[in-house]
Amino acid sequence: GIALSFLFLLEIPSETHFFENSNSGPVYYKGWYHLFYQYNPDGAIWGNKIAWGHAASRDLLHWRHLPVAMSPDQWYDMNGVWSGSATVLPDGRIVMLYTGSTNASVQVQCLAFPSDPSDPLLINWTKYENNPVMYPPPGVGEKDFRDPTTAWFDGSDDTWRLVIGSKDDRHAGMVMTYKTKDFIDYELVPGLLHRVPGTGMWECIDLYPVGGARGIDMTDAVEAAYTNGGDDVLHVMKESSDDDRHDYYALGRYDAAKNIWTPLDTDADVGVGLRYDWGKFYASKTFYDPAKKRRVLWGWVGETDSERADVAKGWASLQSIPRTVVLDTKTGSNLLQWPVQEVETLRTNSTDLGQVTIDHGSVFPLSLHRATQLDIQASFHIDSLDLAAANEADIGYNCSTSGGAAGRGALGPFGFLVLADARHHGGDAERTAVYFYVSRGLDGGLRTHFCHDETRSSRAYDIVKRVVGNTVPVLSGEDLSVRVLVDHSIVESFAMDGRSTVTSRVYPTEAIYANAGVYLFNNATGAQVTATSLVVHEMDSSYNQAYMASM
Ligand code: DQQ
Repeated sequence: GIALSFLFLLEIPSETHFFENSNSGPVYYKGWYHLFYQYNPDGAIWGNKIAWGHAASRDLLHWRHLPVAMSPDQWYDMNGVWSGSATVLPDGRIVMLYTGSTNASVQVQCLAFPSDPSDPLLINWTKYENNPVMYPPPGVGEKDFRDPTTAWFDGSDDTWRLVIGSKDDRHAGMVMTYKTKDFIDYELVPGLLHRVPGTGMWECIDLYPVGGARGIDMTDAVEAAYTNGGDDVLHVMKESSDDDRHDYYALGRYDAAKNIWTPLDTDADVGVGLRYDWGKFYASKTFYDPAKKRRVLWGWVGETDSERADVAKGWASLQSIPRTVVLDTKTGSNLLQWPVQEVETLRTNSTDLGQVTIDHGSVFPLSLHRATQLDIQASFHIDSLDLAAANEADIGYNCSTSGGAAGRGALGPFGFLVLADARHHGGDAERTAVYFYVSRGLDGGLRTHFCHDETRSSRAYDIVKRVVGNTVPVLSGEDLSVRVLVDHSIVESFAMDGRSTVTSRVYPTEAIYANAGVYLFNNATGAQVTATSLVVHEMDSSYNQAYMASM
């Protein structure tokens, strides 16, 4: 078995392998969701023989591992079958584009098709005989040209368009657009779709429309824009920054006729503003799910332990839980990410803890049956008198440079300790803190931070442990809400309905199985915090169907 483990995972390491999502071609086809991913058959580390691993699912939860879809076996992909994207044509056929790293390590784009379109599992793939179909254009580095997006149809000249990320010789990240009628011959559209100085190589570009609370297909959005101006639609541009290995997005407007994407807010441009996730989350991609008319986002969650540990355990990397992504119409300035509704079918025992008041400086254990696989939903309220008391001491608060869950301020930190040692409570007991911290901004207004403190998550020492997070928008009258998904070695949190998300890999050595617990804590010096609602669901494993006899 391979360790493509979704949330509520069973890890079944029987082979050594490494996987990087770099999300190749997620697509829905004949009732199955498909994920292709960067897979090293030779070991649990990165390598130069990267192939496309493949898994399929009917519900985005229970996955069936399938044979490797494509291996590096041609001169044009001899150094790796890298990231790519699927496009579903109007007649239902799938066109797959991917980056090949050639025998000379030049990045080229290649074409492939399902060998048997009647096979819903899409097991066998045929590479186009005249690959590659795109070479780096003049002026673009031969190692800076990768990760073609899903194509969309543009009716103004009846071409399919797609974009590819790169960087220029001044270290600006940039996006180029190509058009094609047949997916064989491509023409570079003049100009750049977008460029941001200082951001380096842009990997795994994504470009997609968002409106209100529903998903939108890119072809439909482009068509609507030509007919009615498309003013109700914004386009998200996302890039994975090779420089710092974070996924950045921005909301903007896509002008297909001019081949220009413009951010709504130039201060929050792509690569310098918002991130999808403030923890460990990279090389993500979305796809439009025609079955549920939603846009689904997921990302590669790598390891934060050592390569040596990965080799010893025989696998590396997880796939995040799939998230629906919509525009936050309340703020108008960010996305909302939320676990796909299917996740709720894994809920078993649910405990409604109602209202709990947590005094400042206190910790409160939740009595649960098992605390290794949980879906926690909570809202917190701070008394307005306490809010008014927040003082200037906290100006400039920042999750990463703060004292984490142990640092104390007037209005925080407070929240949960998960995967926390249920038997020992000393200062060095294992726990991962998921918390809010309210501070004052330079303008005197309140600012809410949402953070994970990983520094006490494990007693093991070969692990990168940080405090991560950022500010999250809170509108007046809103309580502070959070949903936390816990699964053995991963914690994925969604604050304020998904305005901000944080993912942590954690490696508890003692807070495991029956020794894992959950606590509410309030480490503020002054404020009393009330959990106005608190429901904890224990969750089933999303076992791998390849191991079920019935399959
Ligand atoms: N890694 C891939 C690239 C992508 C990057 C190679 C993302 O295609 O740009 O496996 O981590």
